[in-house]
Amino acid sequence: MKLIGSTTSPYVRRLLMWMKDFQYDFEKVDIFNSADRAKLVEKNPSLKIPMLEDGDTIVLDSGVIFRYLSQKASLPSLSWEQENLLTLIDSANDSLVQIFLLSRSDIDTSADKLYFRLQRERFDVIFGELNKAAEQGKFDEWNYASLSLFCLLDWVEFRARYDFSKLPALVAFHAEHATREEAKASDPRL
Ligand SMILES: N[C@@H](CCC(=O)N[C@@H](CS)C(=O)NCC(=O)O)C(=O)O
Repeated sequence: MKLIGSTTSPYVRRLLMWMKDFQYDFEKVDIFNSADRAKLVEKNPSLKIPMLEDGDTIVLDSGVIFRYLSQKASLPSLSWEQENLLTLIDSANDSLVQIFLLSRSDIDTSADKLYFRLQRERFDVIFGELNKAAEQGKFDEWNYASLSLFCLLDWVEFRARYDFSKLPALVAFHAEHATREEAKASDPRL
């Protein structure tokens, strides 16, 4: 089994952290490198990472890979509440990745324009909700939803994409899990 992705993607990192007890190889790709893109497009026309190769089976998208492997290993699925929290995490993460790519394209993402205003509103609302959920203990269990939250928080800090320092439950959650072995081993700064 082979997981394909980069070490800086928060979606890939979720799986690197979650799959610590699985036997697999990790193949690094750089989504900005044309040779790597040519290799990727043959099996993954979405040109997004992560992807998983399991024999002849190709699985695209971190959430689908999580469900595929959970089913294969007879692991429990997430509750509907955890699924909703994961949707909030994905929604913020997807918009943040798009804003990051726009910044890398020399577009001023701080501009007072509808698209950027909508995204900024989304970030404030979602991070506020995630902070509330953390306060209520909804991320106390270490599962795929909570490790996805950790990867989001650590990515926004690493890429300086969102300042969550005024959200104490998220600050505490991030600090608590940053010391985990799987968090240290998958640190995108290394
Ligand atoms: N829904 C996808 C999102 C994956 C995603 O956006 N990956 C980013 C890297 S962090 C990517 O490959 N972006 C390439 C692009 O947007 O062109 C998942 O959960 O796997």
